[in-house]
Amino acid sequence: LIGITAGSDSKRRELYSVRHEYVRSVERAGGLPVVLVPGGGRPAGTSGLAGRLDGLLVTGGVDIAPELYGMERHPTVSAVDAERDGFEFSLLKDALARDLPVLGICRGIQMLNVVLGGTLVQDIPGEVPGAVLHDDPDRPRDAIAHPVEVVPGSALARLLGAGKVDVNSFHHQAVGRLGEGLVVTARSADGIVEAVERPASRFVLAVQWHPESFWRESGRFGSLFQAFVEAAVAGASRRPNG
Ligand SMILES: [Mn+2]
Repeated sequence: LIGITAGSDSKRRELYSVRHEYVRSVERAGGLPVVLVPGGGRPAGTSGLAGRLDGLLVTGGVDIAPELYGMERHPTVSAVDAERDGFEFSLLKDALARDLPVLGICRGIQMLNVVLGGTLVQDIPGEVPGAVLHDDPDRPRDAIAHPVEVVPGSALARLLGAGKVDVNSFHHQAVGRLGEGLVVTARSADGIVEAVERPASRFVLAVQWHPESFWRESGRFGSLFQAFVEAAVAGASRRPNG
């Protein structure tokens, strides 16, 4: 049972939204997807929810409020979703405490870093001179934007191979100061962090690109979702009522 986080739709705030591609990718890997919405504040918190999941997929979306990582808001930071920020922060903390398998994507890698005490680059074009073009919203979702260099010996390298991997890219923010216990496992040529893992956990892996957009060609990034769901299944079978 894989929880997939959703937030308010950026254009129609009265609706929750999540890209189908996340759901398709989890299904393809053999997981049972369940979409998680923030709600208006749960009296019991998120711990009970985390305890009923076998894995947590933290998805892409709008910028995280910089107040969450102790910085002042850069002018390019788009409309934030405070409800989603609070929900994902709490749920991810609970998931890490329970050693639940976690896959973070785009905003998901950023939220993972923030939960572990890290910061974000709030606007790559403004803060990283000569940066690669990481965000061109007019490109198709599965268009290759730039390569990343995967660190040998990492879990990511075991899944995708070490060295150069071509990825898509839809982000103007990135991981800044690294959160506690995380290691960088891929960067683009301009030094931007494109993947992290948490070696102390059973499976905590996050990427800045969008592997879910390639769900039709499972050969490219299907192994990420497969390894994630396998870790979730392994954890579920260890539980008394699993
Ligand atoms: Mn990128």
